[in-house]
Amino acid sequence: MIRTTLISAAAIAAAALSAHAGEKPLFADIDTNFDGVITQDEFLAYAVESGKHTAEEAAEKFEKMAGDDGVITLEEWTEAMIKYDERQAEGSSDY
Ligand SMILES: [Ca+2]
Repeated sequence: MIRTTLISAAAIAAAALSAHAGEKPLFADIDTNFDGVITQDEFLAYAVESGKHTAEEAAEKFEKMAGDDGVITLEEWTEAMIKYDERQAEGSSDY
């Protein structure tokens, strides 16, 4: 019973994700071990897999977003997404 519920929830989550394909990534999509921060490995895996960036470009972006602590927190991510929205408004698809 519990198992069925979990599978349904996962299916719904997957459907929700695919419905948003092409939109900006969610923190939770990139924080694959769910420890609340995005490491460089997690960011690079996401960015390269999405086909948007080379590993080199992704590493540069990561460094900009991560700052001194070397990881992207939810706060830093949210800030980056706000800037992304602003740049979107200016016609750039970069994040
Ligand atoms: Ca993580």
